[in-house]
Amino acid sequence: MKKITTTLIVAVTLSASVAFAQQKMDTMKPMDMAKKPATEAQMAQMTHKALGVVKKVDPKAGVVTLAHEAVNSMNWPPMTMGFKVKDKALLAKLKEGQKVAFEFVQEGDDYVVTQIK
Ligand SMILES: [Cu+2]
Repeated sequence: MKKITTTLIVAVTLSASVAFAQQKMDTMKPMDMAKKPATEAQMAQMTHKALGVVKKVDPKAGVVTLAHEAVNSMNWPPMTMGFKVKDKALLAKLKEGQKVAFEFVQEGDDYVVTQIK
């Protein structure tokens, strides 16, 4: 997960530099500056929204495995991964195969679902 994120950030940063260089060479044509990727610190405080499908629920561990769609705010491609939950009660309503809309935050190396429905 970390490696993928880092690679994507590098890719985004590189394309941003290219866009900037092109803009300098072509000052007659106004061009939107590429947005800077969020820093790790900014990401840590963000609530991310995503859609996905429940793959597995583990109430004991307080973990739900979700096949989520791309999460632009995290630079994540679609993938299947485990999320912790802020409140284990969130897991009670979930069934395998269920389509969900959820919100999560990053806490250190963990991704914690704060809302799911
Ligand atoms: Cu993921």
